[in-house]
Amino acid sequence: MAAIGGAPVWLVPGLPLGKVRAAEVLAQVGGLVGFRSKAARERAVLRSATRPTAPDPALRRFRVMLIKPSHYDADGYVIQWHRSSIPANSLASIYGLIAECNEDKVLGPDVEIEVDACDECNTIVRPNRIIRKIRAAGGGFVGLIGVQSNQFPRALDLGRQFRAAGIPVVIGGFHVSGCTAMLPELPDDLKEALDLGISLFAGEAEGRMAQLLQDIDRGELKPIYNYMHDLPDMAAATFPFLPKKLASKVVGTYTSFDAGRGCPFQCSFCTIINVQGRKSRYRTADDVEAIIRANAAEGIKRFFLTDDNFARNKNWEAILDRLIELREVHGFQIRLLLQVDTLCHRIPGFIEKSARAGCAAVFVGLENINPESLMGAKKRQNKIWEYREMLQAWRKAKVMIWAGYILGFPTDTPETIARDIEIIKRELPIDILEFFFLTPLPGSEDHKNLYLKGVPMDPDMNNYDLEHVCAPHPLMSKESWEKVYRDAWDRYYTDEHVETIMRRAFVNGIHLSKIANAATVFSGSNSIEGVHPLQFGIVRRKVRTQRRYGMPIVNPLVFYPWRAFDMVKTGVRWGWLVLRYRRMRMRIQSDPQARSYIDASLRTVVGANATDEFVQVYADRIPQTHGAPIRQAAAAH
Ligand code: B12
Ligand code: SF4
Repeated sequence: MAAIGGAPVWLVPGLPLGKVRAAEVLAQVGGLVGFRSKAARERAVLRSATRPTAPDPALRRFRVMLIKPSHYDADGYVIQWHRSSIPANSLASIYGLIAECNEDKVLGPDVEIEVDACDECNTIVRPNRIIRKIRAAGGGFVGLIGVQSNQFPRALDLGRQFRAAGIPVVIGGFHVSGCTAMLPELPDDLKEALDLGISLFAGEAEGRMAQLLQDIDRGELKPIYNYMHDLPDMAAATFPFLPKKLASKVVGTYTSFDAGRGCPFQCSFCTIINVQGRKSRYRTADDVEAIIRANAAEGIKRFFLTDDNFARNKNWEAILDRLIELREVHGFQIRLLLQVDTLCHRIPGFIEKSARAGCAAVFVGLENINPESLMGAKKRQNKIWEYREMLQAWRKAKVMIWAGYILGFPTDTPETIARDIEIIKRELPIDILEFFFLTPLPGSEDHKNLYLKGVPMDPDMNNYDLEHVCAPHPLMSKESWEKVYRDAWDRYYTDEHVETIMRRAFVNGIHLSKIANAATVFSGSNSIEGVHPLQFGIVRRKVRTQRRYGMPIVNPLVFYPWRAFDMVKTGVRWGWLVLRYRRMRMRIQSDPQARSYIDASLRTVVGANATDEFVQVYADRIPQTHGAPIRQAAAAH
C-alpha cells in the first residue's frame, strides 16, 4: 500500500549509490568553495553521491533495507504517522556507512550495493515487498536500526517475517548495546532473536560495516558482533546522511546528526554513559561544516544535534565558531536544537555562541528540583540554586527552553510532585516542560542494580518508553504513580499557565508562534493522542493488519468505523486546542501592557546569599558543596 504523502521509501527508485561522478556532484553541491580541508570536501561529495541513478545491468546487486522500527500502542498497533516529528540519526548514521561501503566497493568492483531506508514512525513497512526486492537483487539483508528497548518487540516481529523468508537480519541499537554492556548474560528477548536466526550487533558501526557486509555476502554472518569495548574515534567518522526524500517525511524538513558522543557525568538512570562512554568523542569543525553544506545542498537547514550533552562536547567552541561563520559570513540560515546540562551557563561564551550559531531551542536536563532526588540519582551536577540564572541566560539570548522532568524518584509522592510543579510554574522561566517516569532502562545502572537484586520489573520491553511504570516505587502504588504522570501534564499545561509562558516569551522577544506551536504539541500529544510528545507526529496511522504478534486482526467492519470515529474525535480536539492558543496569542499581541509583564521567574535574584524562594524550600536538603547557599536560609521555613 502506498503511503499517503508519497510512495513508501522502498518503492522509490532508490539507489544504486555512488554513480554520480565526483566532479558532477561538486557542480551540483552549491557553495562547496570555502571548505577547510580536502577530507571535508570529499565527504560532502560522498553524501551527495547518494542521489538515485538507474541500476547498471553489468553489476551484481546487493540490496540493503534499513528499517528504524517504531513500537506498539496499548491496542497493539504500530505508533506511526503521516509525518513524524524528529528525524532518526541512527538511521542516517547507518545509511551513511552503507553509502560509503558502496563507494569503496567493499564487496568487489562488480558489486553495486543498493540501499533503501525507512523510519517506521512515518512509513508503513511492507515486509513482503522488501523480501521480493532482496530476492530479485539476488542477495542482501535487512538491518533493524537504532532499536531501543521499547522497540525491541516490534523489531522481533519484523525480523521474524524476514527470517521466515530466509533473509539475513541484523539488529543494532541501544537495547542490544545496553544489555551487552551491563548484564551478566543475554536477557530472554535477545536470546529469542538469536533463536530466530537474527544477528545482534552491539557497539558502534563506524569502521565495522565493511566486515559485516562481507560476512553477509559470503553467507558467514555471525550471531553476535560485540564491539562494546572499542569505541570508534569520531574525528574521522563517516557522516550521517539521509536523502531529502526521507528527511521530508519529518515535519519541517530537518535532520539530525551527532557532533559528538559520550558524557562525563554519572546519572544512575542514564544508559548513554554505559554505551557511548564518559569520554567526549567529537567531530571536527571541518566535518560539521561538510555535514551542514551537504544537507543545505538538499535544502535542509534545520538540525537536531543528538549529542546528549553538547555543553560537554570538548570541541563545542570550534564547532559553534564555524557555524557562526557559515551563518554570518556565508549566509546559511542554520537552525539548531541542542541538548545541554544545567551547568552550561558557567562555560564562558557557550550560550551566546550557541545562539549566534542558530540555536533556536535548547533542551535542558533539569530532571527534578528536589536536591535529595538529584543526589540519589547521582545527578550531582544539577545545582538547583543556579537553575534560574541558567534559564534566564538562555532567554536573554532569545532561545526557547524545553526541559525534562522525571517523576518517581524514591522520595517523590503525589503531594511533593504537585508542589514541585507549581513551584516550577511560578519561579522558573521554562517554556516547555515534558514529563517522564523514572524508568530502569536496560543499559542503565538502575536497571543493572534491580536486575542483580532480582527486583521484579515489567517483562514487556514495549513498555520501556518512559511513559509506563516498569518497576515498583517505595512510596507510590502503580496506580497512584500513573495518576501522578497524567496529572503532571494537566497541571503544567493549564490554559492559564500556557498564557503565562506566552507572556514571558513576548517580553523576552521569543516568537509567540514558536511557543504556541510547541505548547500545542506538548499539551496535546499526551492528552489527545495518548503518546509522549517525543513520539508525536502529524495524523496518526493504524494499519489494521499490522498488529502486535499474537493479537487478533480486527474485522474491517468494526475496525474502519472505529478509526473514522477516532480520527474525527481527535481532529476536533486538536482544532479546539489550536484555536484556544491562537486566541491567547492574539490577546497578548494586542495588549498594550504586555511588554511590561513581569513575574517571579523573570526577576533576577541579587545580593550575597540571596536565594530563590524555591531554593529555600529545599535548603535543608542541599548538600553543603562549594557554592551552595548557606543552610541558615532554611531556618525561616
Ligand atoms: C535522537 C534520539 C531520539 C530521537 C530519534 C531517535 C533516533 N534513534 O535517532 C527521538 C526524539 C525520536 C527519540 C525518541 C525516544 N527516545 Co531517544 N534518543 C535519541 C538519542 C539522544 C540519540 C540517538 C542517536 O542518534 N545516537 C547515535 C547513534 C549513531 O547511535 P545508535 O543509535 O546507538 O547507533 C549506533 C550503534 O548502535 C550501531 N547500530 C545501530 N543500529 C544498527 C543496526 C545495524 C544493522 C548495525 C550493524 C549497527 C547498528 O551503529 C550506530 C552507529 O554507530 C539517544 C541517546 C544516544 N546518545 O544515542 C536517545 C535514546 C536512544 N532514546 C531513548 C528513549 C528511551 C527514547 C524514547 C522512548 C523517549 C520518549 N519517551 O520519548 C523515545 C522513543 C520513541 C521513538 N519513536 O523513537 C533511550 C533508549 C534507551 C534504551 N535502553 O532503549 C536513549 C538511549 C536515551 C536514554 N534516555 O537513555 N530519541
Ligand atoms: S547528564 Fe544526561 S547524558 Fe550525561 S550522564 Fe546525566 S543523563 Fe546521561
